[in-house]
Amino acid sequence: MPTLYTADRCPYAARARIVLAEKRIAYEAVEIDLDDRPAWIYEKNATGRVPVYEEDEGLVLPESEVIMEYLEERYPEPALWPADPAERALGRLWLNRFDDRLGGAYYAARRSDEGRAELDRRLAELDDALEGQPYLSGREFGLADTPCARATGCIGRAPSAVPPMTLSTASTANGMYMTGVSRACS
Ligand SMILES: N[C@@H](CCC(=O)N[C@@H](CS)C(=O)NCC(=O)O)C(=O)O
Repeated sequence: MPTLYTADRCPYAARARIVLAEKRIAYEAVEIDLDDRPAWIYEKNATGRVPVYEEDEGLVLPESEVIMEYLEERYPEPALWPADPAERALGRLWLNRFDDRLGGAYYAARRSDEGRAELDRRLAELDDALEGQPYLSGREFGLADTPCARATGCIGRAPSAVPPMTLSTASTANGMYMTGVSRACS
């Protein structure tokens, strides 16, 4: 059985956990204390960061995007990238730029009420992106949606002091998307 070295509070590890769950892959989760990391984690990932995915046969992969892409190729069903190359490329851009487009504003808003206006502006941009399609890479929930899935708090444990992304000012398209994302990883 594969092992995922993970941390509940890590949004990158959450992306890998969502993909493992979507693909119904049984795995052992090993929680790493990020404030007191074991020395051996550096043997698996020179940066000492989580997530790290490991197979019994010896494959060891750090970096959430590398892990997700590997799982997508190794376990093609259900497909989490669309077949259309353009939709896939735009989805990859969402994954690559999530922190710039939404994640940074989301975490700033969690730290201070003053960040809420910027988050609302970014959520409006999410609305625009979802104008003609239900998910960020097209017609189905996919890898591009995994950061939003984490931000809504629908998987893993968000720090208890901090609520998940709230949608009080978000429009219908955004709300529908978030509902869909939550359903996809429930
Ligand atoms: N680019 C990495 C980022 C992973 C990352 O930043 N993990 C954080 C926890 S969320 C970590 O392990 N931080 C410990 C450190 O940087 O020393 C990925 O996508 O996997």
